[in-house]
Amino acid sequence: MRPDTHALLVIDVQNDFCPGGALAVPGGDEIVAGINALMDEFSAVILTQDWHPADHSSFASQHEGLDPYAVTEMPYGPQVLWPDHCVQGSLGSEFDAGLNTTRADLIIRKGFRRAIDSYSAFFENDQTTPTGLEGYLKTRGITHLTLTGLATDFCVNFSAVDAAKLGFKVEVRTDLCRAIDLDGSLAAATDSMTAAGVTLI
Ligand code: VGL
Ligand code: ZN
Repeated sequence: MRPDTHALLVIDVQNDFCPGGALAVPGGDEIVAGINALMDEFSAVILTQDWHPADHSSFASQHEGLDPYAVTEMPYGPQVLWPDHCVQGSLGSEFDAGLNTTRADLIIRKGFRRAIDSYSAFFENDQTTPTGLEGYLKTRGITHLTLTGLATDFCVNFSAVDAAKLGFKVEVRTDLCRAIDLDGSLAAATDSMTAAGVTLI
């Protein structure tokens, strides 16, 4: 058992990111059993849930003439356009049925504002709008985070880098993550996490 200052953060282990889902990450379901087992080592377990309105601006379907995986310019910077996924209340937005959600102390939902996507569990993609997770963790006295989940190169990466910037000691269990890997995004994510001082395991 790790000390009470250590938390396990499980990123977006949801149906739409698992095989058969709208934005399936290859092997996304392979990590579920290992994540459940890892929960036993932690007194604090936090899950994130990608949670978009049906007309979310990160969906290619909202941009005339643009296809999924194209990059567009948003007021806050470049944004990859995705297939519709994790629509609030849909089956695709639910956690993978094998994930142990009973152990979760907190489920933090993100990406619920139509105009801003949110990869990170800490800040939306404008890099300034907070989700509230920093305050929750710091008021609980948590200083160390272990990250697992989907997808390595998007939500796990942005969450890990933000956590390190906020002063948490961060490790990513890459064996309990899976990547989308668009145009070298996994290599870029690995570089940015390493540069931010995140430990990759
Ligand atoms: C994610 C793309 C869009 C993720 C979420 O969980 O990595 N990726 N929304
Ligand atoms: Zn999303």
